[in-house]
Amino acid sequence: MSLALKPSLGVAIPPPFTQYSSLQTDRVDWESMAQYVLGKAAVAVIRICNPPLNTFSAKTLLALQQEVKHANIDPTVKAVVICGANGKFSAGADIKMFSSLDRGSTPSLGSVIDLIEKSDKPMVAAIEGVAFGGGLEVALGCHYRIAHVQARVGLPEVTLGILPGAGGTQRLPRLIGIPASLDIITTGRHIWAAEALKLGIIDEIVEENTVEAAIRFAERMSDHPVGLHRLCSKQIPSLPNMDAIIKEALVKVKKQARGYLAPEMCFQAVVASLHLPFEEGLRKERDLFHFLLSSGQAKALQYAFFAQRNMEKWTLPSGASWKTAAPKPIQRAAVIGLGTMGRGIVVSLMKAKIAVVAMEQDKNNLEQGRGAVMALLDREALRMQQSGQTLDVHKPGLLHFTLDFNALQDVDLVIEAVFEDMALKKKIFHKLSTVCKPEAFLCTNTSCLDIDEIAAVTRHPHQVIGTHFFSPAHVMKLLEVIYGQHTSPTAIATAMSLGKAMGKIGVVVGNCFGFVGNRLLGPFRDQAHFLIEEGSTPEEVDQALEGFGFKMGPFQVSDLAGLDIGWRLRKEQGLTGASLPLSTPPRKRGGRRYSPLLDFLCEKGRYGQKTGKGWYQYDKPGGRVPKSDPWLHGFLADYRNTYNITTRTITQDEILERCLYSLVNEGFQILSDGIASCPEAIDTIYINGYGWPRHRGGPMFYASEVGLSVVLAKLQKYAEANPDIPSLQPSPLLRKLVALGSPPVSEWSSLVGSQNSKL
Ligand code: 3H9
Repeated sequence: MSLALKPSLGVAIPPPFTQYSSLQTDRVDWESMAQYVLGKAAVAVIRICNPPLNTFSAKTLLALQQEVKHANIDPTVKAVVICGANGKFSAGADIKMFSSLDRGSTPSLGSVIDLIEKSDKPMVAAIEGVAFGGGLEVALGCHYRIAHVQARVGLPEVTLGILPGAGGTQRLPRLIGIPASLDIITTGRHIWAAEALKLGIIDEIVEENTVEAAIRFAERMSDHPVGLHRLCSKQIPSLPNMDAIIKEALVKVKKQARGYLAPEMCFQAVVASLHLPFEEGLRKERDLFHFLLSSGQAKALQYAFFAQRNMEKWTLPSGASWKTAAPKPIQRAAVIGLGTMGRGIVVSLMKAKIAVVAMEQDKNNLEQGRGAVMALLDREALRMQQSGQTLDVHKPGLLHFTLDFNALQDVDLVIEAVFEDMALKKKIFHKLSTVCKPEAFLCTNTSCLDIDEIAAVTRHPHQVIGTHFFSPAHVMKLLEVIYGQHTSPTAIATAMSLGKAMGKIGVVVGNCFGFVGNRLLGPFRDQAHFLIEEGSTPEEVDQALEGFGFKMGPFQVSDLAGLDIGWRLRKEQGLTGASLPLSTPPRKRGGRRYSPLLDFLCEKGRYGQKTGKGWYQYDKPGGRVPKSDPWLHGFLADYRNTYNITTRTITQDEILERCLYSLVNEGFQILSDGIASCPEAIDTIYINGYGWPRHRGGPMFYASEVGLSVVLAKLQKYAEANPDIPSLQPSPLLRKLVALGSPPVSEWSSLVGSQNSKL
């Protein structure tokens, strides 16, 4: 792009702007304020333009560098505003660029920021939409920052397995101090403009045209020296108890990291800013950045980032997708059942600014539900207020509680969230089908039941769809959107669009018992139980999986969720000890190995945390801190004696391999059955709903990194040793992929074959 100012090439920009070049993808556009429009000072506007989020690709960086140079040498320019096209400043470096090592003649983002900072002309960042990662680093290189009230800023690199590598770890502490920088950089959290102003990251918030406000600001500053506003030459604000603050922060980072490298490296880079001169700090940052970038964790996290984005682009084998199915607008929704799930769903809908009719079956449950929902909403409103957002909880007509089905006559969509009881769900859907308008979408929040069986009792089965939320529903991001045989593409598009409005990560999956998430959980949990039958303790299994990166091991999760839930369901189905024919072998069901351990604990009233005893003991019912329970160890020893199980020492490797590979194996089966459309869907579900450590990239990605032939060989070994556990028998798809030379994850979907596809 040349410096010569050209007449506008047809993109209309209203006064006071005069545009001198066309807006094109992947370039930085040059505009200049006409001197006569704003008075004495001339302000150049450099607009970063690389839709949709103005990320820094090689071309964008080069153009930004050129335009900053142009502005620096143009004598008519007195000050510069840097902004982003289409109301977004920038989402940072283009993540896809990290995998290409050949940077050619592209300048580094750090060197461009250096050029901005060193300029003698005031540089003002006009932040709209987002300024994340390298985007915020560019803004920190500017001498001033003006943001729109709805803008968000942050340094989320840590969530991609890296750290801010263009000076962010050295400039931010010089601006806002060490404690706040450690919090922001080690967590990667997004910060709304109001909080950013309070922290001192930005200088001014505006409610209307940010670029115009920045131009006026730049004009005012045009004859002010910029020296004091260069963060590179600022001192870090000192605190008397800095050592203690740093120590405490490190403990916190280590506790949360669980084997995840980036947070601790972010910590080290920020602390370096305290001890090292700016240039040396930058070198330290660069070294740590390159160390992380070459780690497997960065690869896994960047895979997870794009896997998650791919979930939005669902396509059915029929060809239906966003291109053919448009979502219907949802202005009014109903939630049936105000238990834990229903309450969270009401709050999620309210946060998406959708009016809600909340329904219960009797007055007592309704009042309890109302109290709990209002308390949750008040808490959310307060939390949002603290970050400068609003949630209007008490606006008339927004939330209505009822016992009457007739109140559902005009809703656009219903989410049923009652117990997992097929008969009850069918009764409700039959009633909904007669009460609701024909075009209303009927969603069931089930974690495992058959969508088609529920749809069959309605008049409009194409309007019926599964929406599996995760608990607590107003916090957890995952939403499995389950597609039955009659579900219309419009219903899928609407559920996905509603999920996005609620801030959820929707994943379209096929219909089978447990769908994707809970179906995968089955073999994993079975292995955990078999391992403690054979000689491990719950503590050993939990520790092995926590060491792998899970926040909680399966036995702690079981205690938290309540052992009795699954037990009651199995009891109803006649699968537990007391309800079985006497001839049934105790550790078999249908010829397969079965562990009755959990049933035995439930029969003794050990339901987990709620009763103060489960796989662990707690100081009281409802206690949260698990303690090893000698009674349980004695019980396990007696159990092994009773069933003549030879106790052996089980290694941590065996625990991990049996739990994780049996889960992965089920994943291959799910792909073959067409329940998940691609391995990325399984990985996105497991990371966002089941505590799989994100830095391991999801179970299917993990298997590909370990090596499919290794996974196959281990499964074969364990299957031979345990012929009565069919879930250890390697899936035919796994065998096929190994035979094909273990292609990368991105190629698996095309190799599955479409004959079984349910999507
Ligand atoms: C960095 O800056 C490193 C520097 O410190 C140092 C360098 C030396 N790159 O999420 P969406 C794509 S690291 C490439 O659906 P939303 C995304 O894949 C970067 N692509 O929108 C999608 O593509 P497609 C630090 C990116 O409104 C499309 O844009 N920055 C990037 O729901 C729309 O995205 C971050 O970590 C990127 N940086 O959410 C921010 N960002 O349409 C990462 C997005 O083909 N980005 N895309 O599927 C985000 O967190 C979200 O995109 C954001 C918008 C919240 C901004």
